[in-house]
Amino acid sequence: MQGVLFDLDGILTDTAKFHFAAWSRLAQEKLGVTLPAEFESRLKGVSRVDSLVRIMDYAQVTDQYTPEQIEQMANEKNGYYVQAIEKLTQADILPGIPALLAELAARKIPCVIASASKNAPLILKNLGLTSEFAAIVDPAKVAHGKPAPDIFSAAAQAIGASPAECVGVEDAVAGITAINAAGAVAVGVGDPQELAAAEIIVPTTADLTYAVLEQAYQA
Ligand code: B16
Ligand code: MG
Repeated sequence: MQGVLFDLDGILTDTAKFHFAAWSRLAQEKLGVTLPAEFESRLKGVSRVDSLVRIMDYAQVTDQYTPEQIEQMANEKNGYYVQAIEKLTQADILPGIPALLAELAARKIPCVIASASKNAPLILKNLGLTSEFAAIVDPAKVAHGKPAPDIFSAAAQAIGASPAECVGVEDAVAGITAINAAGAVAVGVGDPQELAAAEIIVPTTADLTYAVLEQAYQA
């Protein structure tokens, strides 16, 4: 294993609840709809604008807004979201992650962020994790979001490895599909049925260890 390609939201910290709260506020205020709870997981790994398109489909208002209005609403949601993530600290790092990063650093295995989030640099800074990563792929610079392979291919390239030499870690179905499509080895965190396409699935981030990643890589 020459590198580990990390998803951020749902792997390093739990931001899904903040995304959902921000989208719920926007949907209520601008579209007049209440989002059902299952939207929290349906938006995992999905880019900002694609998330808004799904919400507008749900509200059945897709044809009523110009691209400029859609961009304006996406910006507004991001404002609500940034207010929440500005309060993140080291205490918000998910269990098992500091130990895993230490194990990988001790073995000199580089780690890269392959997140759909344009807020990844701010989140990493607030968690105090920026220096643990060799690179953060800019999602604005890849042609297609997850489930397309682009962001994981770019992450492997950022450390001079081929995807086949890397393990990708993800909590979202779209992310597992993207890792497999890139030709890297997928480790899923979450529901075994939902993430069945991963090589190995563990229930929580506390179960992520170097041994698990290596086991997936050797499988
Ligand atoms: P932003 P990941 C994804 O991050 C989130 O899971 C998804 O809910 C969010 O819409 C997307 O980032 C874009 O985030 O609005 O901050 O650019 O799971 O790929 O780390
Ligand atoms: Mg995620």
